[in-house]
Amino acid sequence: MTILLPDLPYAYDALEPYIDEETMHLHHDKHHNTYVTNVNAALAKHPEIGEDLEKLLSDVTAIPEDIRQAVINNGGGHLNHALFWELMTPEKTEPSAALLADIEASFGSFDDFKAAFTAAATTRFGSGWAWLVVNKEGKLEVISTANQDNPISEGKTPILGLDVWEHAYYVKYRNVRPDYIKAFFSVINWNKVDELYAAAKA
Ligand code: MN3
Repeated sequence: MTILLPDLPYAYDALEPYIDEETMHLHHDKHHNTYVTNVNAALAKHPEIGEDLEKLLSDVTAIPEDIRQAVINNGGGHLNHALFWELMTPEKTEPSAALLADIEASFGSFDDFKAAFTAAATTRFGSGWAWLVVNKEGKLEVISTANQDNPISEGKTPILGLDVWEHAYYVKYRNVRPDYIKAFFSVINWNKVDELYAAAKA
């Protein structure tokens, strides 16, 4: 078994004009593919630890030291991107009533959540991700992580994530990360977020 690059769940141009086709090709075919290649190369050095990346990244201290950072970077890179593609859709979706009620209870209103998520994505210095997670207490929380670090390494379950590496937006949005973040809200797959939320709460 090796870890494989998943196909996009829609056409490369499906998220236009919010996320452009050229970016989707580069991001999926080149960047994501490189994480897959590199995590397979790292894991091949220690077949005894298996390939369950969620399990490995939930306790990084258990990963052999000589491949630990490679698995955090490239295993995280693979998991993050595999999730990211599924968190977007050209279809119009909305959060379920249950999720919306919990977002309002946690953040005040949907707009307050959006502002918190946007702030996390905007202020993440350098490369990283903004997330909506379910924390250990079962509560919703907005966080950001550096590089390809996945929230599961902090004991948090991601249910929405936005890649704010420059490679995710520079072709279309150049240096204007806030416009990319705004565009992302037009393509969020709330059905997938609902599904992840229900699983995280179960
Ligand atoms: Mn990326």
